[in-house]
Amino acid sequence: MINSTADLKKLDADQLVQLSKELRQFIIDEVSTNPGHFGASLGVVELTVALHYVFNTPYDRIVWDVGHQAYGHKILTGRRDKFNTNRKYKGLSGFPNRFESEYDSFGVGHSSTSISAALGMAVAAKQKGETDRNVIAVIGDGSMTAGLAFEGLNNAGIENSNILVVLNDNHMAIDPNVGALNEYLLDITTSKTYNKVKDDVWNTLGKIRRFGPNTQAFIQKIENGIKSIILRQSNFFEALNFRYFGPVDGHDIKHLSAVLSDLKNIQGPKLLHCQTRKGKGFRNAEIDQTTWHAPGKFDKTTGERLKTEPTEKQAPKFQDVFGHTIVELAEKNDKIIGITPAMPTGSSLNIMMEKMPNRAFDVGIAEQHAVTFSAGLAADGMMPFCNIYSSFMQRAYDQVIHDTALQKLNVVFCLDRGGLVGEDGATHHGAFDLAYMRTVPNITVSAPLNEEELRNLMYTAQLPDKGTFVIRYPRGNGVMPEWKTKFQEIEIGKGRILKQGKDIAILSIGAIGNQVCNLYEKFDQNSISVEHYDMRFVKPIDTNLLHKVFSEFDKVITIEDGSIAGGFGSAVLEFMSDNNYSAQVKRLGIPDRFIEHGTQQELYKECGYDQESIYQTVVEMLDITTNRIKNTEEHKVIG
Ligand SMILES: Cc1ncc(C[n+]2csc(CCOP(=O)(O)OP(=O)(O)O)c2C)c(N)n1
Repeated sequence: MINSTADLKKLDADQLVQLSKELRQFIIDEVSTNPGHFGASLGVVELTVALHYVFNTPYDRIVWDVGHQAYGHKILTGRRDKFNTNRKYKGLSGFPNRFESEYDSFGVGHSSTSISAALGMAVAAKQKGETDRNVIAVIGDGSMTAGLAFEGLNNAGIENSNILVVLNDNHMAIDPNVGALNEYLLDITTSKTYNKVKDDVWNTLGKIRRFGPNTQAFIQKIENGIKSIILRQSNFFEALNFRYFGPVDGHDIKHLSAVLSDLKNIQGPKLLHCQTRKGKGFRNAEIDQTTWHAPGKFDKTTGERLKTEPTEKQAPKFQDVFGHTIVELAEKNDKIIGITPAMPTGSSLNIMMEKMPNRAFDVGIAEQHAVTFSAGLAADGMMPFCNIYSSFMQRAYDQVIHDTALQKLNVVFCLDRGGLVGEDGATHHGAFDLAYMRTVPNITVSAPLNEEELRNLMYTAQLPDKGTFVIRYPRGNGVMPEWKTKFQEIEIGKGRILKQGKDIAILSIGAIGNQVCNLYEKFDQNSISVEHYDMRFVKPIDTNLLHKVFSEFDKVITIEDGSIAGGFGSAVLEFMSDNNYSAQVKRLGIPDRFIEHGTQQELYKECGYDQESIYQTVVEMLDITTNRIKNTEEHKVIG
């Protein structure tokens, strides 16, 4: 019955229980056939219902952190009927998106932004005199581990703005949450002293509603008493000037709604510590929370995941090649350390964490810290491999420049999910790395074509004194079922020829070059003579190779799974201009706009570098020249 939040508000408290049940089932039904994030949304069903029930959204702002848990929010705010298009090409985004709905107060996908954004909104409300507006940030305990979240808390604590932070504590990130804060949150819920204080506060708070207009004065009284003396000293959030409430059971919808209603009347920064279970209401998702973070399709009655069984000959995922190779290298080189900011499973560093627990670190959702931590390790002689998804590395740009490259430190940055990632969409595409990395001095920027190249680049990078070394590879599978190749050093800055030809030269960087390899036969069948180079390095770029290409060809195509602006193709153009060559150069890659979600193939096509588009580009470039010749001949005749 719920088509809008107005419908929701017509329900009485008992019906909220039923609604939560139905919403949970709706999410299970939908995600089982149209895959996406799962456990996180199930965990916040009651919280989602309660927030929209109690607050006056969209006038009141709910700011979701990461946004992978916002399916219930989408379904309750007018997108139920479109929800079957979630994450599909041209369909709903898998994350809150300001262009999609007025209820999505802030676009998101990367973690830990909610407190800062909510504070901005709360201050804006104050500036505009909209003093009745509530702003609520909903942030998970995993996302709370990032520096950005702490920066937001720190600032909010002195702004005295009307902001409520709901800390959704399930002790999980994608993998189990890590760090001292996680332990503190566990402590808070089990400590006897703490709970005694908490109970006193709650007992008093329970009376608040009876005080009506005198609520503020009453709160003051609490603060002057037990709360300020004991809580302030023992509670981390209180120490930052937040009023801390909780922990509450985030699945008890009636209590949760009552508490949120109470909190609505309390001015200033507040934090509600809400305990939930990730995957709540779906047995397997509650048990194996990491797998069910985003499980793919599944049978909703048996709870079995519907995996397409890999054929024996299937090539591995690039991330797994990384995971096994780092272990192999680390067995021989005892300086090697593995680092991931909260993505052990996603990056496959979990393979090393299992085999060498003392040499592999999950540092929390903290990309900046991961980079500087790696730089510190390198400064004192270790050989860190810091694995970060390309789009999350955007966070740590200064740490790459200032803490690593400037000091010529030997750190290997393995950037997973480089290029278009597919269904996660605009927030997650690794579009910019080649462009932003190649401007940094003292840095090597490489991208392997296949598994063997990835292994050899990893091997090369850990040899002595190779400096700051970026290895960037895409989401998904490679092309070599037999991938356990013998290590070979690769000469830094050296590309290689894959196919000889005479009509046109194609220069590709990274695994997207396989699209060109797959076209060889078609080129041959159509008597198109293509020369193909796998450049391997964007920096240093292979200038010998480029001299050869521009001396021999007047038609060149560059292909990269990355932004055209400033990327690999730009590097080739710079070389051409700096060396006074002239050629017709067509750059294929991600155009200068944000690309939304869809399958990788759909998006390659949209951007014009899927196999077919590459072929067409070659044909057109050759045709253009043929036409030109024809035109000139016609001119001659007419002349
Ligand atoms: C900057 C950044 N790094 C990493 C991720 C990948 N990521 C998505 S969800 C998630 C875990 C979030 O944990 P938490 O906030 O506790 O939410 P939960 O899934 O437990 O509900 C991570 C690490 C991200 N979205 N953004």
